[in-house]
Amino acid sequence: HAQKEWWRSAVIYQVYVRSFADGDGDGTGDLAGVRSKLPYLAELGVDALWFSPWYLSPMKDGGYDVADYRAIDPSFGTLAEAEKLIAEARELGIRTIVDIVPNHVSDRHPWFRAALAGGPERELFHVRPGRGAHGERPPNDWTSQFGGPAWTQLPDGDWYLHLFAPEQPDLNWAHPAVRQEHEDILRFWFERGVAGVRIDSAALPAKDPALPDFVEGRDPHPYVDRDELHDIYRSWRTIADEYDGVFVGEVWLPDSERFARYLRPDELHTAFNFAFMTCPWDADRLRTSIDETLAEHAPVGAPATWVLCNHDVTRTVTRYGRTDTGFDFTTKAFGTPTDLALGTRRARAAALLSLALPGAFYIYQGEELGLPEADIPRDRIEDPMHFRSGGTDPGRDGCRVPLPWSSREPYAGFGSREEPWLPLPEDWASYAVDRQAQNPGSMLGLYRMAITIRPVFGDEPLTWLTAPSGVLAFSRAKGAVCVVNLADTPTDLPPHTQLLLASGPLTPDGRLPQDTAVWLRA
Ligand code: TEU
Repeated sequence: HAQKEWWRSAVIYQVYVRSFADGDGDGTGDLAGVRSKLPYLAELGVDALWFSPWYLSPMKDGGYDVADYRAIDPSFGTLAEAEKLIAEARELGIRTIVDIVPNHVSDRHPWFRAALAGGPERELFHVRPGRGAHGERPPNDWTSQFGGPAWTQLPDGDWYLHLFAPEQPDLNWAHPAVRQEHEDILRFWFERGVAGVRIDSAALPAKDPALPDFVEGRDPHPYVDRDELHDIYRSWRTIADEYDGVFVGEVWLPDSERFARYLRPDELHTAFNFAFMTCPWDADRLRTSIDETLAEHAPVGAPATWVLCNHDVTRTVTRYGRTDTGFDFTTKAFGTPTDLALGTRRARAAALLSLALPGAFYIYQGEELGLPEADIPRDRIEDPMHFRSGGTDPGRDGCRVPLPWSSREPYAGFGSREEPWLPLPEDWASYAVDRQAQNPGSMLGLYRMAITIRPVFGDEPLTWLTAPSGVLAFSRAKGAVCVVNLADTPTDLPPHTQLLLASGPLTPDGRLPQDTAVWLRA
C-alpha cells in the first residue's frame, strides 16, 4: 500500500525543459539535455520529475500555449525521445509527471485555426459579438491574468475569450468534444508510462455560459472555482485510476474549504500548497499556515504538498532576502534591494522545514543550487506578462534562466554553442553544479543530504514542541525533531543527536542561531 501511494511523501522536481540543459547546443534546453542529466537527478534523490509543457508550441507562454498534445516541440526533441526519457528515468527509480493545460490552447492549435476559418470549431471556444453599436467593445469586462482585456477581436468582428495571452484562446468546457479530447490526451500520456499529471490553472476552465460582467463578491464567480469543474475532475480520476496515475492540481484559491473540495477522494490526489509558498518568513504565520494546511487536508485524506517556488514566482533566495518579507509575485520594479546572504540562509532553513513536514515536497529546478532571481535586460524579456502589464511588471523570466552546470565552460556549461535563449548572469559560474557537487556545505550538498536523511521523519503526523516565540519546533517519527529559529536571538536545543544543520555553526554553548534550522534525533 505504502509503495503504491508513493506520491504521499514524494520529492518531486520541476523541470522547465527550455532552461534545464541544452543537449544539441542550439541555445534552448531539450530532452537530450534532460537525459544527459538523469544521473544528477538520481543522485539528488528525487522520486519524480514534473515537466512543464514539452508539447508542440509557438512558445508564446513558454509552452503553456499548446498546439498539439501528441507531439513534442521540435526544439525539445521527439515523441520517441520523450518515451525513452520516461523509461530511462523509471529505470533510475524516477517517475514522470506531465503538464496538461485544460483552460486554453495555442492560437495555432488546429481547432482554433479551423475556428478562424469559420468552421464549427468556433463552438469549442468562447466567441461572441462585441458590445456597442458596432460590436466595437468586448462582450464583457473580464481582464486577462497577464493584464489588459480578456477578449481579442477576430477579423470578422466577433471576439474570443482568453484569460491569459491573446495567443491562448480559452476552451469551452461546456462542449462535449473538449471533454472527450482531454480524456483522450490523459490516456495518451498514461499509455506512455507517465505516473502523473499536473493540471494547469485547474480552477479556471469552467465559465458561466452567460459570460456576465464580473461583480465583486458574487458567488458563483463567472470563471473561478465553478462547480462544473468537479464533475470534470471526477471523470478524469476514473481514467487516472485505471493507470494508477496521480494528479497534482494548480489550484490557486484563497479559501481553504473551497480548495479542499478538489482533493476529495474521487477528484485530485494532491494540489500545490501556494498558501505556504506565499507565507512570509515569520514563525507565527508559518506555523498557522502549516496548521491550516494539515487541517484542510486531513478530512479529505489527501497529503499536503510543500512548495517554495516554481516557474511563475520570484526565486526563493531573492524573496526571503527582501527586507519586506511579504510575498510579491514580482518586484514590480527592477532592482528592488535584496540581501542575498540573508535570503540564502533563510532558504536553507525553509528547505529543512519543508522537507521535515508530512507530505510531498516540490523542488523547482535551480532551487537546489540556491539560484537567485536574475535581472533580465528589458530587450531580452519574453514573458507575455511583462508586455501585457505595459512593461511595469518585469514578468517571470528572472526565475527561468538556464541552469549553470559548469564553472569552466561557456554559458556556465548550459550546453549552448551560442548565447542561450535567456542570458545567464555574469557571476553564475559560482552557482554551477561542478562547484557545489563536491561541497557538502553548498545548497546542493544540503538538498542532497536532506533528501537522503528525510525518511527518518517517517509517515507520522507532526507534534509541535514547546518553543520560545519566533521558534518552530516539532517532532515526528522515532524522536526525529526539526527546529527552525526565526527569532533574533539564538535558541536552546534539546540534547539530541544532530542530523543536519541548515547553516552553522551552533553558538559555542550549543544554541541554534537566527535564520537557521536543524534536524535532530532523540
Ligand atoms: O499559471 C496560472 C496562474 O495562476 C498564473 O496566472 C499566475 O498567477 C501567473 O503566472 C502569475 O505569476 C499557469 C502556469 O503556471 C503559468 O506559467 C502559465 O502562464 C499560466 O498557467 C497559463 O497557462
